Amino acid sequence: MSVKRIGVCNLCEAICGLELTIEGRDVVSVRGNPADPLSRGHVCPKGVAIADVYADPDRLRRPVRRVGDGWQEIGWDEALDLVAERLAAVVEEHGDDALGIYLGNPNAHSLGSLTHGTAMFKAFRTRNRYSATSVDQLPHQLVAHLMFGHQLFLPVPDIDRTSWFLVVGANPMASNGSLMTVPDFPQRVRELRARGGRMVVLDPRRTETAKVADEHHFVRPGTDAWVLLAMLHVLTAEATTPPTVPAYADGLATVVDLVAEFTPERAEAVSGLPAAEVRRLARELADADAGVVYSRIGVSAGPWGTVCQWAVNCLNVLTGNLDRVGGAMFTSPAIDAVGTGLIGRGHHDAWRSRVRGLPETAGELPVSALREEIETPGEGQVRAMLTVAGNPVLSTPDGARLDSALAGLDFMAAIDIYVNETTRHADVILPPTTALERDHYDLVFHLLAVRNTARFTPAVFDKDPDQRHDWQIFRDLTLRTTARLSRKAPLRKRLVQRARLTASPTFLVGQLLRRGSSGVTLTKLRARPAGLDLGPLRGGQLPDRLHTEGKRLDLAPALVVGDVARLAAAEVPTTDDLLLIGRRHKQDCNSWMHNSERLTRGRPRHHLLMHPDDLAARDLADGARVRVTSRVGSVEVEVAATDDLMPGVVSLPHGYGHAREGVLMGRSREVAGVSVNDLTDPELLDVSGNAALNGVPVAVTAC
Ligand SMILES: Nc1nc2c(c(=O)[nH]1)N[C@H]1C(S)=C(S)[C@@H](COP(=O)(O)OP(=O)(O)OC[C@H]3O[C@@H](n4cnc5c(=O)[nH]c(N)nc54)[C@H](O)[C@@H]3O)O[C@H]1N2
Ligand SMILES: Nc1nc2c(c(=O)[nH]1)N[C@H]1C(S)=C(S)[C@@H](COP(=O)(O)OP(=O)(O)OC[C@H]3O[C@@H](n4cnc5c(=O)[nH]c(N)nc54)[C@H](O)[C@@H]3O)O[C@H]1N2
Ligand code: SF4
Ligand SMILES: [Mo]
Repeated sequence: MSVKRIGVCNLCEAICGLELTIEGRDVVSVRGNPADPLSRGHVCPKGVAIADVYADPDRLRRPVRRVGDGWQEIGWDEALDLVAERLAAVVEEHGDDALGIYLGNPNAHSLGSLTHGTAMFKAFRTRNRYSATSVDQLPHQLVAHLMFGHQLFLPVPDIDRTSWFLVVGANPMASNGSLMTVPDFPQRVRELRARGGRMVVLDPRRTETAKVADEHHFVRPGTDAWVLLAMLHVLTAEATTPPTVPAYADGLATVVDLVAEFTPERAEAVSGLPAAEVRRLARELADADAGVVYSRIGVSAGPWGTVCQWAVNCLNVLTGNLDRVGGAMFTSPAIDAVGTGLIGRGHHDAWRSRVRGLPETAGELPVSALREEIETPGEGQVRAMLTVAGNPVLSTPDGARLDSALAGLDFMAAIDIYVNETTRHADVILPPTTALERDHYDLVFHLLAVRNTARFTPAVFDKDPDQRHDWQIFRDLTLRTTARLSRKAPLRKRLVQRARLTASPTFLVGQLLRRGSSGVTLTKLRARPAGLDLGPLRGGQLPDRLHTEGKRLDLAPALVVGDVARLAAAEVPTTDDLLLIGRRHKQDCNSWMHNSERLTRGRPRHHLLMHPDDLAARDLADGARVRVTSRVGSVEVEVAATDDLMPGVVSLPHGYGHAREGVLMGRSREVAGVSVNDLTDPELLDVSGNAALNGVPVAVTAC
């Protein structure tokens, strides 16, 4: 007998509501839930494949311990004790910093990780904390911290009401949006255009998003900063009436000074975008009924991510579009993880990495420094690692060297559901339950959504008795490890910690809802599992909701001023090399969905994309195997010709490169590919410490 159940997809930031048909322990079908007030019935190919993760025989369900070249299943108590014993021993012998922690992307998509993971990471007092943030959105967080006073108080494009939408370095038609929870982006763009609005895309590739836009312009990788600053130049130096900013904003005069020499002509010389277009785009934004500029990973994971994200905010402020309907707006979530302090405001450069002296942000060091912190001897050297839901061997720069560094650790444990390129180095892997087996309330993505909604989704399946939820793993590992440390927190602190770790995530959600003023309760949410609609985003929330001292918005933070000066002095990048950028495909999910048959059938997607003229100039044929070489490494891969790429630019998707020994992912089909991060360079960093993964100089030659 089949029954219908409501579920939720946690594979990307769109957080679509699902309707599952199940028979016993099998998922028979998955579709979008039309009653969901945010996702409105949308589902993408990955959402359907969530059933494949659940059913995958390669997925770990019980702890495993590495024995020789293989794995042996062991019991939970034995596994947890073993990990706690070894982690505590390393800390006792070598100090707190000898333990390295890496947190991957799915942590942001798990309730248990947000309620209980953070307590665990705090209990381990290491400065060697790393995460996918520094190969992703670190510039957004740093700029939000500097300007708005909180790292996750991030304005979201009001796509449903804007009339002019500039998208810089994002491909939401494939990614479904990021730092903008926007399920059913295709339909929302159709609606935007149907009401007479325009979407403009700046991207070195004519992407799926570019193809549904009103306009697309190529921009040379890594040069958006010159373009965005030139737009600010047009709004200030070339405006007949000087721009006004809200009374709560300081620093306009500094902004005007900073952009004075960034002319559209200079932007054209560097980026290839004609000066006349830069001027027109700036004026269209200023004249739009409601306009908004949005930038994402093509820019934040570039050499000037922080300056770009700051410029985006300034463009929205100077055109009166911050905090107003149709512009860049702030959500009013039922659980305000930002306002309640559940997520800290952040800080920057409170300490630096031991080897290269790179600054921390919000307690994390740039992951580009991880390899050297493991390999360089001395006090504070990382000797043991704990990775949680991550795959840095494929997702961070110079992954090949990190791969060998991990092999040399004294001990490594992983909390993960797969043996991947990273976790294959673990001595013990502790696998939690997956999305369909746990309760969910989204503590992160309601904060970033284009509409205010709230939704609680009970687990679709009960977990097997011998499985553990991630929060239970975090709880047990924290308690068992801290019990073995000679340093003890004061008794009161320990009791509070124990109480917090022992309460279930669902209980905590109920408490957090009661703390808010939305009137939403767990009972109400349980009665409406499709979700509650709390209405469109509301304008006019500033300065009240600013987290800065005196509720002032700083338009010219010192760190950015310094980096704009560095940009002004930078040589215009010229190179005979090709510039490598990344890309995402609808059917990929970072590095970890390549076991799904339905996502991997059809044409392979791992090719190097290259313009036909660039191929011809090197006597290379479409489809040939080529060698791509950067400063740090080299890979061999098939090339595909396309004039969707700007000449001089090549593209590889990340998350491929599974052909490493022992990895149980992507092995049964032709999806191994190569890892783009065997080419990206840990020395190429934005001022925030974020890796510049896009715009890496490479040479392409015949094999
Ligand atoms: N060159 C280049 N590199 C990039 C990017 C790029 O655009 N270009 N993008 C970057 C970005 S934006 C990101 S976010 C990172 C992602 O980088 P990572 O977060 O390091 O890697 P993922 O591929 O997301 O791997 C997630 C892991 O979590 C496991 N997992 C899945 N669900 C769960 C769960 O519920 N619990 C636990 N414990 N584990 C789970 C999976 O098995 C997988 O091993 O990659 C970055 N790397
Ligand atoms: N299907 C799918 N969806 C995903 C993911 C996935 O792996 N697969 N991952 C999720 C995650 S973790 C994230 S962070 C988001 C990311 O979401 P997006 O930021 O939308 O990610 P991408 O699709 O990589 O888009 C980045 C775009 O930047 C362009 N670009 C590269 N370099 C430059 C440059 O120098 N300047 C400009 N202007 N553009 C540049 C690339 O051509 C690309 O089109 O996607 C999420 N959604
Ligand atoms: S768009 Fe994202 S959240 Fe929605 S079904 Fe696809 S992967 Fe899941
Ligand atoms: Mo990401």
